[in-house]
Order: sequence, then C-alpha cells, then structure tokens
Amino acid sequence: MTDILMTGPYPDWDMADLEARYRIHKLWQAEDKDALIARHSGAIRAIATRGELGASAALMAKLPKLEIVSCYGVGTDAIDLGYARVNGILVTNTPDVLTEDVADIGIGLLLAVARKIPQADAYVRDGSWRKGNMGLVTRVCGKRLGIVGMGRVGAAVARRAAAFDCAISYFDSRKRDDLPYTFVGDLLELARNSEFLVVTLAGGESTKHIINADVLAALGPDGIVINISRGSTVDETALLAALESGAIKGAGLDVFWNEPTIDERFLKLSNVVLQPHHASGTVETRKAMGRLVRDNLAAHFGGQSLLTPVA
Ligand code: 8YV
Repeated sequence: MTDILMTGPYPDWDMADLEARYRIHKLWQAEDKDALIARHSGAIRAIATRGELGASAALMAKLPKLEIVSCYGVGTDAIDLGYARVNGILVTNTPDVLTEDVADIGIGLLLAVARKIPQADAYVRDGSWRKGNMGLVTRVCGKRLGIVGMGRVGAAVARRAAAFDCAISYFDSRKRDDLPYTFVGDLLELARNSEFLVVTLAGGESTKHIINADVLAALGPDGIVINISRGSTVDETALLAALESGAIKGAGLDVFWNEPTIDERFLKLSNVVLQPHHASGTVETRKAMGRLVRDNLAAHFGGQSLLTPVA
C-alpha cells in the first residue's frame, strides 16, 4: 500500500475511500507530529492537504520519497510551489468545481451586509419589530461593483452581479478581452469609482495587503468590501480601523489573516458579516473537490496524466 500523509481531515466519504486504498497518516491527530513524520518519512509518497493548510518546504523536505502534493482547494498559496518544482514534486488542486459556490457566497455576503440580513433576523427574533420598524438599509442592485481579481471566481461573481444590473469593473494584472466588463488597471481608481469591492484574488506574496488603507479610503464611507479570497490580501489593521471609524460602511468576510483565531475586534463590529472560510463548503462542491483529489492521486499512482496539475 502507498503511504499518504494527510495534513487535515476530509469528509467521511473521502476518508473511507482514501483509507481503503492507501495507508493514511493523519498529521492533525498526531500528538507528536515530528515523530509521526520521522517514523514514516521513508515511505510517504504523497501529501493530501487542504487549501488553508498547504505544504511548506520544511514539511516536504522531511519526506525524501515525496512525489505529489494533492490539495483539497483551488488556492495553492500555502504550498511552497518553488520548492516542489525544484524537487520534482507534482502538485494538484481543485479548480472549477468550487467556483460557483464561492461566487454565490460573494453575492450572499454583499446582500447580507448591505441589506443587513443578520441584523434583520435578530430584529424579528428579539421582538424589536413589535416596537417599531427597522432602520433603512442599502440597495445592491444597479450599483457600481468593483471586482479585484478577474479569474474564475471573479468572472462568476461578475455574471451574478450583472443579473443585479450592477455596473461591473475589475482590477487584474491583465485585461480580459473575452469579458465585457470594464478593466481598470489602477486599484485606487477602481476603489474610487466603486460602491462595493469584491476581492477574489489568489493569495500569496504578490497580492499581500493589496487592499490597504489607501484603497479603503478611496472606497469611502458608503463602500462595502467583500473578501472571498485569502485573508492575506487585506491589510486587516487598516480594515479594522476603517470599519471602526466608519471610513467604510461595512465588510463581508469569509477569510481572515489568522484563521481560525481571528482578531476579536471583528466580533464587536455590527457592520460586518463573518463566515468561517466556508465559501466552498456545500455538500455538492466538497464531494466534487474530494473526488478530484482522489482521482488525481489515483491517476498519479496508476501512471496516468494528472487531471488538474498546478503549473
Ligand atoms: C477550501 C479554499 O475552504 O479552494 C480554496 O483555496 O480555500 C477553500 O475552497 C479549503 O481549501 C478547504 O480546506
């Protein structure tokens, strides 16, 4: 049996299949992780990881027989791709299958923040409604929506926002000639001309803190930020200051800098809607993600081409 190191759990339906085919070493359950790795380092040929957990160079370096890292997630920012490339370690991820669900949450968070859906729910439950009507909220349809990062998820958010009659502009490292939305090469200009910013960029050094104090100031006091990418893309110190001072109106956040131990200041804010990094967390998408991880591993160990290799 082939030995696989798993950094975190998958749903039962994936675990059952993986455990039937491979010898699985569960890093997250090990009291002494180094001891587990040392015991099996000569046998482990694959790492099955999750987007947020990734695989560091330090971990891969401890596994001399490592051939492949298969990631349950599209984002590979937590995997040291440079180390993998230099050492001939293949990497796979789960693109496409999660795009639509992540985009749904982008729009869902925008509606939740602008229309104050959680507050409205609480208003009904706690009896406030019997004493009078709730205050008015912010419209979403027809507004100017800026998308930061026009990849698969960005395009899926744009398709949904178009159905809300939003005027859609986007910032990216390149213009997408295949899409009808307005390209803005300057992020500050995009923020200045948008009422809502939806961040869908990949994580990593090149996008770290790209949403900074200047961008938030340019978005202004009527602006709402939605982050469905990685916590690293937003300067959280600047975001928290802007939310606390009213320099922006609100934020909808699925991802955070220090997950899952997020900055407690977020919990005190009434102008945010928070999600536990769960944008792809539907049964349908997670089944497809798990299948892709397992199919990539089966393809590799069966001598076939990978389904979704990371370049
Ligand atoms: C998952 C993700 O929540 O795809 C990604 O990059 O971050 C998410 O879809 C995560 O990978 C599941 O562990």
